[in-house]
Amino acid sequence: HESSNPKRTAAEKAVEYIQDGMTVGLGTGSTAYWAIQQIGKRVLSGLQIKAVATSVQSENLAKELGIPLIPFSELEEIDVTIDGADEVDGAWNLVKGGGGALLREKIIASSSKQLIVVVDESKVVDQLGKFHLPVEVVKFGYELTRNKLSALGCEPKLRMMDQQPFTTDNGNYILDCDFKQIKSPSECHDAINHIPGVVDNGLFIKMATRVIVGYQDGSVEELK
Ligand code: DER
Repeated sequence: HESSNPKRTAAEKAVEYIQDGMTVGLGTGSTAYWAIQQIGKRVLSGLQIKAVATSVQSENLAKELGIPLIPFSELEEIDVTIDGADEVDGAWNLVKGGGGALLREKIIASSSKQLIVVVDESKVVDQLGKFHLPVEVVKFGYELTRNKLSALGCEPKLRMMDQQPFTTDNGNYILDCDFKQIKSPSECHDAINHIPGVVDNGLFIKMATRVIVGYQDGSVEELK
């Protein structure tokens, strides 16, 4: 039988919540990819929605699939955003940014009435922090910003790609910060965002309204 794809299973379950007339936020990453694919299928069979994308990558995919995108100037409000996560804890706090899209994702998530997080079971953790926390910083003086971050008790590392510093869609750098474990996510979030030069970080505190988990055995569950 077709080998199960837990990310796809979770993503397609989330898309069931999308109804005609909605404005939809399109997440970024390999799980959100399947949600966008499924939305594209439903648009082809008549679903009436408008969408905004959380990355150039997702915007291009939406265009390929014929999902109608609107500019922010025409945006009333976003009814539902479907996005992935690198970690989800018991309070539904998230670590995101593995794909480098955290700033646009958080901007769109924070203006969404619903944020549906779609993950495979490997992302559900008791304590956040095993995944190195992505922090988006401006390029100017990033070494100074890095030093302030490490003073919070982590090991920040400049994200590289093809032997160059990775640059986000917004022209910034990402520092992946190894906190070992993040005991109080909300306090950690605020401390990081108070550092001059930090644009935002991958902690999404109390933003998820639904969490849908796909399992290796093909089953899918919405957490309660
Ligand atoms: O970069 C991001 O924020 C992604 O949503 C990430 O958190 C999850 O990516 P994945 O679905 O490819 O694991």
